[in-house]
Amino acid sequence: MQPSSYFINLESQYGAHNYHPIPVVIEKAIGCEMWDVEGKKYLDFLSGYSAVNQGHCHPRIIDALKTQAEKLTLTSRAFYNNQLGEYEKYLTNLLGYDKLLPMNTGVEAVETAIKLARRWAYTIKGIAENKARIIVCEDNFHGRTSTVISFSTDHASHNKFGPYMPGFDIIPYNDLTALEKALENKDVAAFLVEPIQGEAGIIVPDEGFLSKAKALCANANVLLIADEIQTGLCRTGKMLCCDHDNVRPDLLVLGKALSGGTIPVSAVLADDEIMLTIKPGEHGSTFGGSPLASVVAVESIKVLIDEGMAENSEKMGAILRQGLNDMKSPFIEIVRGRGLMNAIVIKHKDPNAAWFLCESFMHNGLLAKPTHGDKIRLSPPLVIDEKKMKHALEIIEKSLHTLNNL
Ligand code: IF1
Repeated sequence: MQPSSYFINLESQYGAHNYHPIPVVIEKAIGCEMWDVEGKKYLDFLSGYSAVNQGHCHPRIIDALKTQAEKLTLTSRAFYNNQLGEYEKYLTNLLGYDKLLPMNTGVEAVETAIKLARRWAYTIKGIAENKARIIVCEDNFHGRTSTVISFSTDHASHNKFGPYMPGFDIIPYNDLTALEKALENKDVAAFLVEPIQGEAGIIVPDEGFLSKAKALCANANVLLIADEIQTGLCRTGKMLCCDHDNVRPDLLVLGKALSGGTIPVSAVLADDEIMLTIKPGEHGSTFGGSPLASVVAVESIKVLIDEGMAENSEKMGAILRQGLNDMKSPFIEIVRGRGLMNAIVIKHKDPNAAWFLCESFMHNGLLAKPTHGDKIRLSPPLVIDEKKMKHALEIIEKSLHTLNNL
């Protein structure tokens, strides 16, 4: 059997260098636990960036995947299949929209929402062609395509990938005054926003931000697009993060946990007035809406509901934040988050302290990854129980002590 170093070297030699992973090589995982190739066990505190909310290899999702895979995987949308319609009916009924448009990766669904908003602006709102603008927020993260990184304010995501797609206005996050001002432009079609900013370091907006933003948009006849790719599907303690504020976005964007971390499945939900502005042949995807994806998506959502994962997320998140605060560590500057979407901000004289801490977590049996130098996301699968959460808190506390030696 090959050691971790073998696999790390393989990737380094033959793979593009667009990531800098924690030096651990995972071989298998179940629920919220992972094992590396040497057989060492870890608690997963990343959840595949919130794609495995249901826990790794959830037996019901894997069963659905296997059963459908043996029968029919892909028809393309040139033909009908007997699973897509059932999936569309299930999810639109559950979430209260007229229609669903299926895609694969998260960023494809964001692109789809942008195209729908522009098409709606030209055909329904009456904005002159090619003039539509979309308001976005500073420190947003909506994916990696050339259009989406055009309006990223993150240097690493954006720099030297131009020329950039025009038509986006950037305002500060959580700033209703700036939103109100940006909405004065009659050419605005939509406001695209994360209900909690993920990549930015789990930035939770003020209470009422979303509902007031929605009201301002409605007043200006502008569509609210909620990117719930990371915040959705029980991650923050409700089915959708927007549910905390009783907000119904005009365009809802889902991804990641829509397949429980198995295959890329994303979707946009909207009502007919918006969705039917795109006609046959004007948008699509080879794999989007495949029978395999449809079956997996339905089972992934049913698992979230049947196993009360929203409630568990809320409960376990509270225990996590309480435990972190109780440590009173001089190295934790801030604990923040909602449900099981959380982050700590590290305060230390060494700028590499967060990376060092994550390596220490790894040695002690917990996996997490720093972002923007000083922030560490703590987002385990939603199946974690109190015993494992307490164990995680012990690992975190023990690891924090190693920062004394830096
Ligand atoms: C990477 C973060 C998480 C997203 C939101 C769209 C997408 C994402 C709100 C695009 C993707 C990822 C992608 C991953 C890192 C990651 C991430 F660190 F950037 F913030 F999850 F925490 N909207 N998020 O969070 O979805 O096309 O990737 O399926 O390595 O880029 P995708």
